[in-house]
Amino acid sequence: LDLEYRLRLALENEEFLLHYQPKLALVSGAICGAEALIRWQPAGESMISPASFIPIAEETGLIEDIGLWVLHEACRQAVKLNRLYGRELPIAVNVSPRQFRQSDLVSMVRSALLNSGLNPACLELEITESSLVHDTGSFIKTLQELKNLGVGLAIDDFGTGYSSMAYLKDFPVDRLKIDQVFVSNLEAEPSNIAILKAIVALGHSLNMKVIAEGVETAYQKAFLLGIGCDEMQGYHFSKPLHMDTFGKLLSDSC
Ligand code: G
Ligand code: G
Ligand code: MN
Ligand code: NA
Repeated sequence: LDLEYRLRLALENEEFLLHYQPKLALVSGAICGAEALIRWQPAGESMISPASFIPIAEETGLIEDIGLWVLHEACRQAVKLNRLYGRELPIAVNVSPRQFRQSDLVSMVRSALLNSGLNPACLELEITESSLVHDTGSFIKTLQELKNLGVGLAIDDFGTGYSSMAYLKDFPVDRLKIDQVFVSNLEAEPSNIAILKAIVALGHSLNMKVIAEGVETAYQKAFLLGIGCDEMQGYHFSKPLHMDTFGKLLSDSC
């Protein structure tokens, strides 16, 4: 069977699930949120990484249906997590470029919030710089409409796109997520020090929080804390976790 067909069946047969990777506030050391990351678990087989199917889903357009499922599932599970642990923790969902360009994206997000009863402040959408292909005006308009729903917005993989620098001040976003390439080879490539400092200063000057991804070592964490980066995510603190394991981590850290 071809992958597109298998993905369609997987959606029907409910073979997808979400894992959650915690985000840590660097100064306090507290868990300050989590990113929902899709996984595919076909019956009787081992788990399949999104790296091997999200690109195909994006190409074929299936990402629209998969993304809608992710949005609803993340909102439902966020409500459960909030109830179980008595915390209002923002859960972040990735929005792919193709999803971002869907004309009914804003109404789909509104429906997911209404159906689940989730406080909009507990949902964050991670939008990659590559969603901005040509029309900056319509990109900002969509961001503003999403912002008006009360959800948080983050620019994902920041620093690897090319076009957004001149317009960044006009983006109604709360967070910059520094792409993991700048962090992962920090020890080997001290030239990344300048880039990381610049991104943190840029974000703060625009009243945005800055989070670093792909933090794997104590050295990287200490460096980021030292330059005033607000939050981190990465294997050094935790890999993406099953919802129950993430819940346990939350209750242990209360
Ligand atoms: O979770 P990581 O393990 O392997 O994810 C690999 C890639 O898949 C990353 O680029 C990540 O952003 C993307 N990804 C993971 N989950 C989702 C999702 O729910 N929607 C979209 N659009 N991308 C996702
Ligand atoms: O594209 P996006 O940034 O949403 O994707 C996040 C991806 O990074 C996921 O594949 C996730 O599993 C992966 N990831 C998260 N933490 C780390 C880390 O510390 N090191 C590496 N190499 N990958 C990570
Ligand atoms: Mn992301
Ligand atoms: Na990212």
